[in-house]
Amino acid sequence: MCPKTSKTTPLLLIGGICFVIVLVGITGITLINNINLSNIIRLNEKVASDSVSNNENQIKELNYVNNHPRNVYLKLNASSRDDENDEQMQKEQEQLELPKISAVIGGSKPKVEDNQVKESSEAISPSSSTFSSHSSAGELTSTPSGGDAPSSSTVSVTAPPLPFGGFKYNQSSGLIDYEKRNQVVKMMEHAWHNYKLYAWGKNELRPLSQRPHSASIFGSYDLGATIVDGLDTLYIMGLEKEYREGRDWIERKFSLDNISAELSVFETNIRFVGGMLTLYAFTGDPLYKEKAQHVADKLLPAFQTPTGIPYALVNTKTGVAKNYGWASGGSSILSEFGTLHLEFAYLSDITGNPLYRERVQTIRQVLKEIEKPKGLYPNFLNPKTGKWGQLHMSLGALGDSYYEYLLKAWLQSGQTDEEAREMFDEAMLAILDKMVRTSPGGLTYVSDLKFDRLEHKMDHLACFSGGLFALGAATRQNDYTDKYMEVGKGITNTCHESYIRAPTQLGPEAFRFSEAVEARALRSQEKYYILRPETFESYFVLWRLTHDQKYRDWGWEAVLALEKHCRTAHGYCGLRNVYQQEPQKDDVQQSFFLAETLKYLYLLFSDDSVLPLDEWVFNTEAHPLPIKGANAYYRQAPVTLPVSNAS
Ligand code: DMJ
Repeated sequence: MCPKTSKTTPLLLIGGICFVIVLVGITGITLINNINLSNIIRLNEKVASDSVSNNENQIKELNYVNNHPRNVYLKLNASSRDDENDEQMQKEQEQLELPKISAVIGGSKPKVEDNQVKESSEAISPSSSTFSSHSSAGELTSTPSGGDAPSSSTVSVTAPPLPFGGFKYNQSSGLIDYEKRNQVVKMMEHAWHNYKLYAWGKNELRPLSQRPHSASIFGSYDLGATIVDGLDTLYIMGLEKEYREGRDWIERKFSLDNISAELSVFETNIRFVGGMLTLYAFTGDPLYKEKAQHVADKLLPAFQTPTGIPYALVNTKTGVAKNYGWASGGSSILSEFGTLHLEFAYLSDITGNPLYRERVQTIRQVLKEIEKPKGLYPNFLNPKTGKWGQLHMSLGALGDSYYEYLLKAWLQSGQTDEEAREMFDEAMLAILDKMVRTSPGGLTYVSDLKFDRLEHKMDHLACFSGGLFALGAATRQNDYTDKYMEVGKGITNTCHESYIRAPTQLGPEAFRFSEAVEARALRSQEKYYILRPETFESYFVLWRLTHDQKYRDWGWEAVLALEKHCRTAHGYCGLRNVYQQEPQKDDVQQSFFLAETLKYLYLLFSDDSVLPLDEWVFNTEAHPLPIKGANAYYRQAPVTLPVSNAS
């Protein structure tokens, strides 16, 4: 307060000073208020802009959600509770060839591995779950009613709602890492746009040369391998314009007629048949079913062998088939002829033609009945004699996806193909016993075995097996469950180690274990990285099954490394030596980079409801196929007899 005085002048002076002080005070407060206000306004603007970008994300997500096949399915379930929507539902079902869902029933609690997952899984309400195909508590019946159109089949289910072998993991929608996922989408756009610019319709792109890669496994024929392989990834990412370009190309250009290409039965199956089947499951567009069948029919001559074990190569014009000259005395290769089952079985179901399933069932029988040395499958089998070639065993090159398809055939069948699961468990137990080892430094690895000698070497290709063991654990509770999960996590950790022990933070093609080195390539021909997906595949599966943040962190490290070392102005290349600071690039953008690598990375940062593992099973090229009885997009057709049996 102002001091009192008796004299006028000083009084006036003091009054003036007081006035000035008050004025300054008021101005100051106003100023401070204004500053605060502008801060608040700015803050509000930021909140608003954040929420706009969140909204944008949400809108993008919603569009995605609405377009996503599974969510169309959920939408259909929701509308089935609303009589007014029945007509609309009917129309949508007809358009999509969806089976009608006649029952979704609640049920038992999941068994889970750790507390984190346990809590979240217990929060799942039966209504958010899909239905099971387990026959323990009920039967799944899929009965074509009327038998005229595929859309007329009815699925009726009396089973618990937790289909994933009793395991159900968190399906919360709060687990999307938008920023990281958007980065992966941008990578896909970059890869696709440059392929489109410089190699459209050809198989792959050479990013440095800015021209097609004509020495790819599909040669210089215009088969559009990158289009067919990458299209479902575009679909999943919601890149609609690019998806339409690809679909249009397939409709107008894709054909194996009138070309005389010698194609790999395995590669053509996993990429072309697999890709088309996924697109058919996603969309119900008959174009893809026709094309899948067209390609598979071109492969059929390769199965004309005394055992039914197909040859590796087939000429699309002449039908002449043969094996690779280098493959152990004219043998077929386990990972090749053993990786047809998912696609051929599903093709039979959507076409109603049992022939394709019969072909792979024959392969299964040969492998089931043949004597297996120490319970293991050698990589080579002679298709004429039915005898094993060299006794080399591997969960990497030449063996890998055979084991994958045993587990996945069981999953695809809605866990009814018990034979496949038994063969899987028998094989994996032998592998655990004879080929899985722990390094002196405590790293779990799966070694190749040559005759009776362990090589203490693991291929990058074998890194998928971290996810495979974990998936085996998560889908059946038995004596091996814990071991499978432990080994699955251990192998995934080792593959991560092989990445972070390289200056590029990208893993080599093969790595070794000895007293001197661990998880490191020694030979120059093992040091390259060709944009392979297997390690990220295991990060994705382990993330889905455990929600351990480290898998996402590891995936993000990989994204940064890919951006730093593999990205070029015109697409992505592999590296010739991951141990160099500035490695030379190989000038090839592999089609599986779009089909697998980017898809698994995208899914790693997505919510679990995107292609849930209890509804979809990924073929070895990461093309998701629907699980029978658990997924309305299975689109089963009524069975038709092949012409030869019809009369
Ligand atoms: C892919 O074509 C498939 O994943 C196959 O099973 C193995 N090799 C490549 C990717 O590395």
